[in-house]
Amino acid sequence: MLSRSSSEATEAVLQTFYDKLEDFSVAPLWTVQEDVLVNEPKSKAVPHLWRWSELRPQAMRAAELVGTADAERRVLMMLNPGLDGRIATTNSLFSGLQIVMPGETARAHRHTPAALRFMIDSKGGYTTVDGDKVPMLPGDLILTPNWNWHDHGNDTDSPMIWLDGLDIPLVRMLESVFFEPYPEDVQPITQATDFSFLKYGAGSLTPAWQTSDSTHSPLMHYPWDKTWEALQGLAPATEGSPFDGVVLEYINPTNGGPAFPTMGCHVQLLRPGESTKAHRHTSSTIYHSVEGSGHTIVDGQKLSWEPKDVFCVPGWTYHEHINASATEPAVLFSFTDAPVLQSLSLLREQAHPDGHQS
Ligand code: 1HN
Repeated sequence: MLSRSSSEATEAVLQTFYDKLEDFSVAPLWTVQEDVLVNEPKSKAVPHLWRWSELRPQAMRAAELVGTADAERRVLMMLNPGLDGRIATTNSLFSGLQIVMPGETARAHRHTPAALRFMIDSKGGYTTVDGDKVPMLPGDLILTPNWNWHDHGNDTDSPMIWLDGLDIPLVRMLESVFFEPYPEDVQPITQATDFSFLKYGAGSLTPAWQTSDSTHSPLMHYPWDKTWEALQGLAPATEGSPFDGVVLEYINPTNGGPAFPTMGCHVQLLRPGESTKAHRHTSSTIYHSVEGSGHTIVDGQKLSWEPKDVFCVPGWTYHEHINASATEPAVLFSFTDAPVLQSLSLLREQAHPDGHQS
């Protein structure tokens, strides 16, 4: 009969042994076992809300003080207070507020981290993505996938401000960041304006003369009017998700997959007075309230959002959404690292056993 063994070594003897091990660049697993194999994840990131009313003036101040000749990108990074100084909004995702002033360009470059832009304020302007000039109006989602050239331009008389979303904490952790500036400030436009939208924007009608095998969506532009039309049309006709209300994914129109292999994007409508049930998942999420006011309870903490605020839900924290208005719908845009977890068989989801947090 075999059994688990015991030893009589004293603390002092053990400590001497552990110190000695350092000479060989090894360490005992058994003293840290419980930090490594936790029963369930506990994110270092904390639930947090960034207020538009506070951030917008800071973005305008940044625009006064710093030009786009001095800042490759004029971005205010939203850093999670729990991640002490890491360039991250959740463990794997980054979000920032970018401002481009009238007459400015942010020069062309490309990098392996993928980026999305959700337009907050603008009267126009554009991002060129690999030769395709994509218009940017409020509520539009624009993709700049891994290694696509992109530059931004504001040819209007009012500031452009948008939410940037990147997978940069993940790509840095994987030590796969590459960056390259384009040889000129602005890349040439090689396609008809908004070409990806002309080609793939109809969604259920895609070009039949060729196939797309890219791992990201070939559609770079999801205009707000189509998003709003879809939400408005569907909301009266369905209950939607118990956890998210009427929630739609911005898909790759060629295969129904997520926008990027590393990030998925969603928009959800919470009807007047609607409150969802609580759940948690291993994926983390960054939300932006497009319109309406309400609150989201994350890990027992109430985050009250107003239009254009940003907040984050770390992985494996229970969360539920409440639209506080009795008359107006609330709309949330969000992005998530769920595609990464899904592809690695690490995506888990759990409903709160009581339906709601106490
Ligand atoms: C970047 O290149 C952009 O291209 C925006 O607009 C935000 C945040 C971190 C690193 C690179 C852009 C970014 C970024």
